[in-house]
Amino acid sequence: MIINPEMAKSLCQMSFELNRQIGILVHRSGKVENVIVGTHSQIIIPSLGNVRASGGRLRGLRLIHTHLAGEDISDDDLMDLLFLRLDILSVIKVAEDGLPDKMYSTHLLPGGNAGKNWAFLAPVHPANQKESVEELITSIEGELSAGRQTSFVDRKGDRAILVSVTTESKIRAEDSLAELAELARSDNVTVLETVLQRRSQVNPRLILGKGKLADIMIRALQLDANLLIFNQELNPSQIRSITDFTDLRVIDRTQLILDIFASRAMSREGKLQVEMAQLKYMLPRLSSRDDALSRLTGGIGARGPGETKLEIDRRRINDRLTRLAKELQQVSMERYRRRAKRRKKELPVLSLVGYTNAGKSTLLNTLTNSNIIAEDKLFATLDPTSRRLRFPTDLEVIITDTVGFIDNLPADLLQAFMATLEELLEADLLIHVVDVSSPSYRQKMAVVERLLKELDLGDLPRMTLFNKIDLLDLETRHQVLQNIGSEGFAISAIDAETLRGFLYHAEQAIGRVLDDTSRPQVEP
Ligand SMILES: Nc1nc2c(ncn2[C@@H]2O[C@H](COP(=O)(O)OP(=O)(O)OP(=O)(O)O)[C@@H](O)[C@H]2O)c(=O)[nH]1
Ligand SMILES: [Mg+2]
Repeated sequence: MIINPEMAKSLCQMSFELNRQIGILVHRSGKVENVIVGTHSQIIIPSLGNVRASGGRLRGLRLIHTHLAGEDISDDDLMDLLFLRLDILSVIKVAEDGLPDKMYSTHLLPGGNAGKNWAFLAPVHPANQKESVEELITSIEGELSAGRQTSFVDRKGDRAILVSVTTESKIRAEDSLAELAELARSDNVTVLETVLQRRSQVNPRLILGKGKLADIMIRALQLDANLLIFNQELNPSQIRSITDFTDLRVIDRTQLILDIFASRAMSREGKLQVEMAQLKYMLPRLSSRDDALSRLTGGIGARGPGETKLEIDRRRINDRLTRLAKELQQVSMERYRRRAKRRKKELPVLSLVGYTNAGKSTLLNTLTNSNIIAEDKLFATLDPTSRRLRFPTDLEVIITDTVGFIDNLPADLLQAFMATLEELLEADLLIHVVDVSSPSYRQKMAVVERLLKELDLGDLPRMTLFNKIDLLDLETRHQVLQNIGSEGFAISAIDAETLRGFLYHAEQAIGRVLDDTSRPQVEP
């Protein structure tokens, strides 16, 4: 693709007369996609969201624009090259007589060494261009995908770079990032790389510095990522500023969790709750900005209410929220009636609570010989499940499994699930299941404790089960056993033999609760 010298000349002349920069975006086919008129010292490239990219990793577009004051290719130009994944960015300097001077071009340099991610071509006068740049572009694209298998067949899921910018301690930050990776994995997202930045202060606009963001974009290009997941909740304007820089989809931890919930919710109630939480999260993030100027290409969880619904305006979302709330109320009434019926039978209720992936569902399965879903995924269980459990002494109880807790549980989600968790209020005994094979099990316990308090469940009788001891080597097991002392029972939910001590004491505890006359009775 050679720039037509006549066109270069007219661009310069027009630019000279208007005293403004003029730019054109040209497809690989040679078709001019866009003409941009800037100011004397800059041009602003409009959203390319609707431009069909003709390239592979690169955009398939070349930007050629004029510089009036003899400036060289600027940092802003380089950012445009990178963030828009342009094939080539060229600057034609306009001479003092309004005619073209030399043309300066730059392109991305994939595996750039020493942190240099771009290279410059030798300046050339538009009338003297000899070589076409096609070959160059092909080789850049080749290099971008080199070393990586990008077979389109097995590319079902999203490919993400995880980013955490935090003021937390290193250990906490790493833990939290590891959990984000687990969440991503649970949502079938391939994690390509994680970026952790600890700072004394977080940049309120972009979260990250522009330079760091540029580094991440380069990595995204090299690794063929299509998604950036931030561990910190992004406010609406942060999402917007970041998506202004990139056409990657940008989501945060909350959206990821919402997305997982959306894919897991089975019951009508669960689905209603998740949709409600998603809409509430989305509402303040709807952009009222002119879409032509905004490069907001995503930024909202991929799954869920669906693209078309994302476009409906606030009022309709509010209407929908009102309707959802009504429907939910109806569903909870039904649940209340079911519960009351159960109450009439006077069966005591044991509720399993705990951090996600602690082994609650597995324990329920082992105790009741059931087959409910238990998986090595975060939030395997969303809908509360109840089973009957008969103790050896014939005492019969209801045992319920609940949604797992997590640190920084999105507020909207917690609220949405409040109704489900309210059921816990009816519990006679809470069984807190802890995964002791997780090095941060104490922190996770604290999170559960805090959430229980927030849910007003802090005062219910409680037992703690330290689960998955089978995963500990002898030495660690010894340490952990010492550490937990008489705080609870060490068990392995996959091994019924280890549950005896717990069962014996649970029965005793329930006996005490049943004897307690202050236990609320439901009217017949
Ligand atoms: N080795 C071992 N694995 C366990 C044990 N208990 C649970 N697991 C495994 O841990 C994973 C999570 O178990 P779940 O029962 O789904 O955990 P959960 O607490 O219900 O998780 P959520 O529903 O996501 O909140 C599964 O892969 C289980 O097989 C145990 O005692 N030992
Ligand atoms: Mg579960």
